[in-house]
Amino acid sequence: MRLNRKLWTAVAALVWAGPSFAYEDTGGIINPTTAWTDTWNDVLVDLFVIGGLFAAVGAYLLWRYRATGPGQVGTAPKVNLDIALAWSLVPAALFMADDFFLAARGWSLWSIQRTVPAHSMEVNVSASQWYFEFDYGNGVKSDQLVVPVGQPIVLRMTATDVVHSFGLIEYKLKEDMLPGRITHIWFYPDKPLETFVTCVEFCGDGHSQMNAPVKAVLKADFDKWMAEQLTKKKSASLDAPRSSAAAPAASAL
Ligand SMILES: [Cu+2]
Repeated sequence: MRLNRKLWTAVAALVWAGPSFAYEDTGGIINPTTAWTDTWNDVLVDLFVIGGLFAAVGAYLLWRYRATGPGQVGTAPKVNLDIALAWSLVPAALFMADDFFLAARGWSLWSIQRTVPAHSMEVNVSASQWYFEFDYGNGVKSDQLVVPVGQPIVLRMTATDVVHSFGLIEYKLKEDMLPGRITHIWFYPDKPLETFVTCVEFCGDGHSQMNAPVKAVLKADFDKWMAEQLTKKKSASLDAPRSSAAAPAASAL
């Protein structure tokens, strides 16, 4: 009866502490990049603090109970079953609690990365040997990814030839790009930033040069950039020779 009460108290404490395991939510958005960094920091704490603690205790016990003379035979302490079980299960439970916590954080992060917010801006990305192309769905295609700050962005991705992979390290993103299949990943640019995406799946001779600029800019700057792209596209199609509809495709970039 007494044990039951303690057990239920422990369960109630865990349920109470549960929400503190969740990731930070800013304005209805859990930023997958921040969530990734939080999880990575938890892993580092686990590796260095707990790993260090266990190593230190282990080293102390090795030194404290070392042999003090040749031929010395130790005497094992006599313990009853309850004590033996307690010494085995309690430290194991304490150690495993951290692993379960990290596993729960990992599953939660995966679920965040897979759940695209409803009002996301969509950009179609295609990978070819050896370049990326970003299609905004309004006729604008670009060789760089420009996105507005404060807006979740979902990338729908595919490849035209071989397997590539989209590695946007600054936002902790990586997703394969496969011929004949559409994959997706989303991210939340919360401040202006200039970085680049690189292919992270070996895809032939030009793999190491396969990259593209990625720019998160203020909304006003994005609108200006998009207006310029639309104007360029319009003048390119006006300049095009009437006999060939396919010719201006390359200059539209
Ligand atoms: Cu590639």
